[in-house]
Amino acid sequence: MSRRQFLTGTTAALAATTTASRSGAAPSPSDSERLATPPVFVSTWPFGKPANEAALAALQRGGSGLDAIEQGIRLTESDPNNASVGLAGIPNAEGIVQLDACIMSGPGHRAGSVAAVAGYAHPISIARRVMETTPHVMLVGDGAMEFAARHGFERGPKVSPRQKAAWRKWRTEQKAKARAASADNHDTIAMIALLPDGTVYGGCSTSGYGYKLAGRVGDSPIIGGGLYVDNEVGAAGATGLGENVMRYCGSFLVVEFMRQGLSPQEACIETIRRIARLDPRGFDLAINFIALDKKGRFGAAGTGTGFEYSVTCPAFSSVFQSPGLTSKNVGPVGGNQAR
Ligand code: SD4
Repeated sequence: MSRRQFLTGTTAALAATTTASRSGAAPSPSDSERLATPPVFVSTWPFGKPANEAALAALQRGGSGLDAIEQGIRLTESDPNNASVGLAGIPNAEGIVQLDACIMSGPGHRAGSVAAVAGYAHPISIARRVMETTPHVMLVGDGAMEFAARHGFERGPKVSPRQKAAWRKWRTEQKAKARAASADNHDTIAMIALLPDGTVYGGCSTSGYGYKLAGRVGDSPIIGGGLYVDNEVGAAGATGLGENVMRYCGSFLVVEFMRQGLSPQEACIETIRRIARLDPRGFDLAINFIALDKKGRFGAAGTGTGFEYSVTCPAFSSVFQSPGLTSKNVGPVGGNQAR
């Protein structure tokens, strides 16, 4: 998959740069006008494509928007060969898989979330149950696991043989810092959806970064961090190094930029530029966003070489390459101060 490099210095120019799609069936308007007729599902990474398709199928069987998000994400959680979700969750430094997930409904602005859950395969379903049966938004650790046990949730293997072997290797090597920077120790599914009736939904699920400190919670279950849904505007989700997303309320910021009139892709780019301006690391952040607005416009952006994301609607189901932002292709950090 080729990754485009961006050579211009303005957001508008970035937003107008065409990205690649794997499917000839997908539309190819300019990035700021990428459009799908709802129902449309947008999710992170290529493994989001079968998840999107499962979500669409759930909807077409008569399920609700929340059913679709839950079923789609459960597909990824059930795959022991994905990068770091559900059954493929990567252990923490103690060799234990602790999963994070959240779900949001545009109607009612409802949210549910769980973090640091060990021994359960489907944290997305537990998060939904928190939203639907408690007065709370977020349960963590022991409380979340007791809640899951009380509600009879299916238990999953504590750690897959593949991930256990990788953890043993890591522990032997004791190269935590090098691992934290590598590309193969994480991948989260964030999925956002727009239905034909104009309602918006989203969910997110991950083990988070591999070999994290026990108890570490990333951006993925944090409402406004790894996911945000606003039924007036649209939705956004994140993947990448959660610490660099949650300190900036990243997904919330993407949605707010869309509220101000930016297209989904422009909003993702603008969010990364904002973070890079404030962050001592500049664009060296390892963060990526997806976004979808109420018109069915979708987009994404990431730091560095960008990332791949999946879009599915009845007309097409494709993997797209996002723009990638570096200090070279967006101009000096601080160039957005006027905004
Ligand atoms: C985290 N954001 O826990 C997650 C990890 C991730 O792609 O998205 N990886 O920081």
